[in-house]
Amino acid sequence: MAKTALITGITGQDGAYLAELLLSKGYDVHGIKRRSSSFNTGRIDHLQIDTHRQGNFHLHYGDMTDSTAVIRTIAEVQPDEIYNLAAQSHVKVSFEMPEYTANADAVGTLRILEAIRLLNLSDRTRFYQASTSELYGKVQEVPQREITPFYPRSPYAAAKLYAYWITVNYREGYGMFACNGILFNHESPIRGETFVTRKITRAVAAITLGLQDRLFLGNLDAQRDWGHARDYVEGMWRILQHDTPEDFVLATGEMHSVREFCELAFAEIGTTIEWRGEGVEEKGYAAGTDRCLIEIDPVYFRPTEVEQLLGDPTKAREKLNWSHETSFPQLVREMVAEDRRLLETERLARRAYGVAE
Ligand code: NDP
Ligand code: GDR
Repeated sequence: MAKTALITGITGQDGAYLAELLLSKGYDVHGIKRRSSSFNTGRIDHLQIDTHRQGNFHLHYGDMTDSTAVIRTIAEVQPDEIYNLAAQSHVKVSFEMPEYTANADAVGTLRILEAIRLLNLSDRTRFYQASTSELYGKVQEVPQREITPFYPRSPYAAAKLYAYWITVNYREGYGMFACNGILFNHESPIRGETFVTRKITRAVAAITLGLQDRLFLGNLDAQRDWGHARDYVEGMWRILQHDTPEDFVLATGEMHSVREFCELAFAEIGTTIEWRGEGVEEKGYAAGTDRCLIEIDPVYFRPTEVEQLLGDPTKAREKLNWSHETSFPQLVREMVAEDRRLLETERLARRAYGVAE
């Protein structure tokens, strides 16, 4: 019989890739989506259309801050696997909404674990928690692995720290198959537009089409271990198929700066970036010209920054046979190409409807 999965955060980047993966494996897929005054299912609409006839893709309204909705959905769905991907996932925003972030990201995780316990599903339902490299924050060891001590540096990371430990606690206390995937940054053409990678690739596409003249960024020196979301959802699934419930780091083992990401993205449109100036006055120019393309705006600085993250995915490779497939240059290329295609299509549509650009 087909397995049943419940995905919270199904309308997000990872939710969309994971739903696609599980449907391809024959799962009956259920997702929790939030009520919104505008459409918020853009990333999964194709799945709703594709699965219309088979009836194996279902959406339920709910919110991580609403216990009754969480319990009711789990009771109805009786899932074999729950992937808890829902979160206020923006680190900078978490400084402005710390209480909401804690409610959705920390207590929200507890709500699901308690629902599994109260509904007597502990022996049946496997639970995946979307933990994060942000837990390492001010890093205590390079590269970071499963046993590296945590040092969260934002309300988001502090909330995710609670979620991490409550997951471990329910595994040890109640024998649940509950696991943390400690995932390093992963991106894609459907990455949220306010995360730095997508912000850059959208700007590159807009600049090349003459729709934007420059890009404003924060800390150019931050370094991250960036992979492709498609590879990472495969890792999530493998974590729940493993014989024993364990926590795993998923990462590429390679680190690049925001500055390097910019250089590679602009290279995709044939532009070499030349950096001039120092500190917040530093700017990126099209090489050999006075055309400024990148400027720093301190509004994007964070009260406490995570300067560097680099993961060690050895455990996942050895125990799950998982490793990333998409290289860093491939990731940047795919994102720039897709943003160019999207903006070009949008521009053609605007022209067709007679809307001014
Ligand atoms: P997104 O921000 O793209 O998606 C977040 C999802 O959570 C969206 O579906 C969003 O709904 C939903 N959501 C937010 N708040 C609530 C709430 N209160 N109740 C119900 N749903 C809610 O994140 P990603 O897909 O990138 O990440 C998935 C998970 O993995 C997150 O938990 C994130 O913190 C974590 N993570 C992500 C990493 C990454 O690099 N992408 C790395 C490590 C961990 P809506 O569409 O309506 O906004
Ligand atoms: P991060 O991702 O905080 O690592 O969290 P983000 O892309 O927001 O920032 C990465 C680094 O880039 C620097 N930066 C900027 N960031 C944004 N968003 N906008 C800018 O203009 C900008 N300029 C420089 C940041 O300061 C930071 O150092 C992501 C999220 O997906 C989390 O949910 C997840 O847990 C972690 O990755 C792993």
